Amino acid sequence: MAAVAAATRWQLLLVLSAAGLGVTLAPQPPNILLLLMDDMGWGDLGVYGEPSRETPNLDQMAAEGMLFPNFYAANPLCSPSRAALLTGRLPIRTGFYTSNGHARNAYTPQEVVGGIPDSEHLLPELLRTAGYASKIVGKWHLGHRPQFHPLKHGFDEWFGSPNCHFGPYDNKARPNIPVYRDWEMVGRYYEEFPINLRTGEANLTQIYVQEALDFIKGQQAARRPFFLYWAVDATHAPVYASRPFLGSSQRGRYGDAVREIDAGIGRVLRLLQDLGVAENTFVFFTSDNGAALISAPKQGLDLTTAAPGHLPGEPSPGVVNLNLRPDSGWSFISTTVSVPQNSSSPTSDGPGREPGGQTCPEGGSNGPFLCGKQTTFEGGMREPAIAWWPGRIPAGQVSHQLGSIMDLFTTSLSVAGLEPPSDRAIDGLDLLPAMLQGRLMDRPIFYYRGNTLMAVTLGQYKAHFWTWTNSWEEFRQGVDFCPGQNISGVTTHTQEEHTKLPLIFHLGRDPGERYPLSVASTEYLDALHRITSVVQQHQETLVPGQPQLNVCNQAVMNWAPPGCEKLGKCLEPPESVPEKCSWPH
Ligand SMILES: [Ca+2]
Repeated sequence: MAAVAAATRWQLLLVLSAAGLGVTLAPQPPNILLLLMDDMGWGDLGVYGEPSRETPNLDQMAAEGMLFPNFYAANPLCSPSRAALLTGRLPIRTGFYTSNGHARNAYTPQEVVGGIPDSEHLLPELLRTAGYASKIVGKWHLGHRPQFHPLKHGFDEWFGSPNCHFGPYDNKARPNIPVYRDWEMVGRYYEEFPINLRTGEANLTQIYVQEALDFIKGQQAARRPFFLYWAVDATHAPVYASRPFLGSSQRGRYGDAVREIDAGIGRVLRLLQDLGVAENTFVFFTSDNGAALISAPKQGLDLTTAAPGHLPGEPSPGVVNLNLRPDSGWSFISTTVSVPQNSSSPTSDGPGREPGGQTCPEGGSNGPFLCGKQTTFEGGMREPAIAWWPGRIPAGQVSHQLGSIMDLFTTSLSVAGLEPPSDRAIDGLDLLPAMLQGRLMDRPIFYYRGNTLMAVTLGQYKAHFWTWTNSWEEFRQGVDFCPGQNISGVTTHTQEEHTKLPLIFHLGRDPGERYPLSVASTEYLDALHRITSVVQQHQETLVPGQPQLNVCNQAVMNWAPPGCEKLGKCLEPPESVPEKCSWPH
């Protein structure tokens, strides 16, 4: 395969250059460390202007590396975005979407039957051909059934879980989510791996940091190049932090989680420096989708989907409103929290349903951008992004390259001296020319919801072909993905089609997508002309994958994961009843 040929070429080059220096180094391609946050927003880091400036390590990483302010997730939701990162392909191509409804977000709660298809080539599978050892720490989210296990898709090690850390469940209607070490479960959330929903205390980030440190030390001792995919989830609801970090932030519990992650990343980068491998390690930090700006009837309700088949219940007094404070410019999400009157109504009948009654705000900042997670406005998909590779990527630089999480696939292969697979469409670009030579490459950013192309950005122009936040039905129940940001004709609660005459914004002058260009202007017509041609080309050649997120079945939940026998934690699955998943937004 092309990848192998490229590896050979890289190794040959190294041998030649080592020979030229008169040394006999075993060829070792650079290590790759991808730090993927969960629901962290563009505006959450000090270096991006977050006013409380509580991310000294990430700010330092940016000062020593390169900032990408125009960097995008591949989807406004976890699973599709993560599938895109690891395959370099839009979720529409890999099947990480649903066709059950028009323009619906879908992901992998534990009743989903599908997952990452075997036919996809994941980054660790390809890196293995160049001798890399790969580990995933944290959330996988590409399917939890046996055939989707990360160790069947190229990873050598895993510590983490297949799904979000929602719960606790009663292990009767729904099992608690398992935590795996490699092939087998070693416990479940809320059991062996406690998360205290009342206090927000959980030790998981500390465990994930230690897993990263141990893996790096182990690979360095074995002189093997490594790929570490560090996918921590403390900033995803229900947000958590360990005791020393709880209460340490000016931003509430979400800020505590950010501070703990920031401190952990500082430890990891320091270890690379202490081991003397920083200059041979490519590190990239970003997030899987925008911050969740949610007001909801019950805080902590799984608004990733509100769960297949479960719409949020009646509005309750426990409403949490996360409002953009208009007088503070972009920079700060203020929170107004109405204290729940009834905190004693735990529910366990849907993914992510958790006891109500928390009063701490949860959720990050999308800076100047419109709306958040679940939407195809900028707040849903524009992400913080930092590249760090001392001695290679120049320090203190800002690249205005339009980047995508899918580029991490292609760029990582390039770092390893590999070519991307040539037998399929790859959407990720190699960003090394942008990072090492300061080049800018023209490329579109596509924003999908399900299999519907909602919007496209090309250069400074973004065209919306469809607008939708969520349904009136959900909105009237208190679910709002754009709280405090009602923009007439833009943040619509009915699905509005603009395919003939898209809404076009200039993101440089109007990052908040508030002022559509006049359709009569030359600027509009020029932008439309260029965007139309890119979209036509994209759609003419697009081959959608078989949708993976259409079918749900209570029987496939994490009742009896591998290893449950040893722990005495196997549960009896219910009768198998495949159903069409219901994705409400
Ligand atoms: Ca996420």
